[in-house]
Amino acid sequence: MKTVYTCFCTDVIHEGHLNIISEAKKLGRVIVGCLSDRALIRYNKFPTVPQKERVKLYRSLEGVDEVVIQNDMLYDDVVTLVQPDYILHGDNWRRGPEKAIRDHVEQLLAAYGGELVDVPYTYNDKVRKIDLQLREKLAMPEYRRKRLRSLIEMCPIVKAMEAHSGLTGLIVEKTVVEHEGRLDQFDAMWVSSLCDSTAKGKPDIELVDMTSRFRTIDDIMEVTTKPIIFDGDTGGLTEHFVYTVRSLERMGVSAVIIEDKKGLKKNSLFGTDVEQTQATVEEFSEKIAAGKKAQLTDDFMIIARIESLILEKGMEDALLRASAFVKAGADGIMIHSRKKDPAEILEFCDRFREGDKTTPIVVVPSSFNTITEDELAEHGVNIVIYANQLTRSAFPAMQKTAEDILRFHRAKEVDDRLMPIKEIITLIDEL
Ligand code: SPV
Ligand code: MG
Repeated sequence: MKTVYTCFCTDVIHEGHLNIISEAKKLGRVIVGCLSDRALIRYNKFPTVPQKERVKLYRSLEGVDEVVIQNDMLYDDVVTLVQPDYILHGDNWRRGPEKAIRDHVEQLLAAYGGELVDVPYTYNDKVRKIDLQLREKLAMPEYRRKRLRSLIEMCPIVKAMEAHSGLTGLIVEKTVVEHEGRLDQFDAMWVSSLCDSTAKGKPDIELVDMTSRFRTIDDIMEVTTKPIIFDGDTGGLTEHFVYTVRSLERMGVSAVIIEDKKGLKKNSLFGTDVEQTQATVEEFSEKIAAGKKAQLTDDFMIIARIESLILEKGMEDALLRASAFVKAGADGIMIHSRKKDPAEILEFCDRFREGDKTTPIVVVPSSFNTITEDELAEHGVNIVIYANQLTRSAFPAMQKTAEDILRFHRAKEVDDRLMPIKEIITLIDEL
């Protein structure tokens, strides 16, 4: 009897999957692989059903003889284990980033004479509706909110990218790249005060009020499913911060990061070039504790951001604050620096981790941008935030387009470097 293998990464079985199973059954004994949660989140949307339950679901299907876990998006281990005569997959993976995975499967099979079978991909109104329903579930506040904590558990390092509008949210949501045969995508979104303010043509000094910032979150939430980390600036007055916490929680935001400054806040990248005042340990601890007291769910996170390195108050001050803020209830620590060299950030992480193995560490490598995600993870960092790169790439491109149209008195000269309208339209989902 021949062995047939197919890998599923779905939460819901629809006619497309049943078709694959029935095609597989014609060829032999059917083994279904359940792509592990850790592998799946690099490849596809976050699962709405945990791995254990997906295994149960696949086992219950008529025609399935065995279910195994596939721990990697590449098929090497599973092919060694199963040695299938055939591997079946929907033919949608002949295109796009997934093609690299298919090419690799072809190579693995060729090595011992196995065969790859592309089954015509099923996509109709019913399947589309199931897709939309799953997406809707992922976007619901109670599901979205807790996903950041799950990601911290699952990922060596959670990758968050800045979003300040529906469109930038969609870019963070949908960008999947293939690199060296593997697929990757961002895990979460950062609603930056700098980029949110800049998009509104305003300075980053807590001038854009919370109602407006919430409106930005709502615009992003309407079209995305990934978890959101909100840049809460200083958090404002403690008496106001408690309301902010409740609103963010209700909306389904996963975390707020507040920085230990008071008075007129300026952007940290100005450092000591402008006047900025750090709150005392007691003042800021009180704000954190009040926020934690106001919080109603166990999912939401209040992350304390330490500005000691930015304001040149020294490493000891930063470390002292970190442990005080964790004691006050902070669910994570963000340490910031505007040095090009990551040395002080790494020293902080190493020394913080000596006494605290679990509290998540967040970093924003805008200035120290040579450091890689792997290196940060090795030093105990749990979340990396790319805080402003989308805004900084779009702004000069738009400015140049405006200048060139003025220069040439027509749009032809700029058109070659613009995205075709058709492509823009495909980014936007229609119901
Ligand atoms: C932001 O993105 O608004 C931040 C990070 O707070 S930084 O601009 O580096 O201060
Ligand atoms: Mg900010």
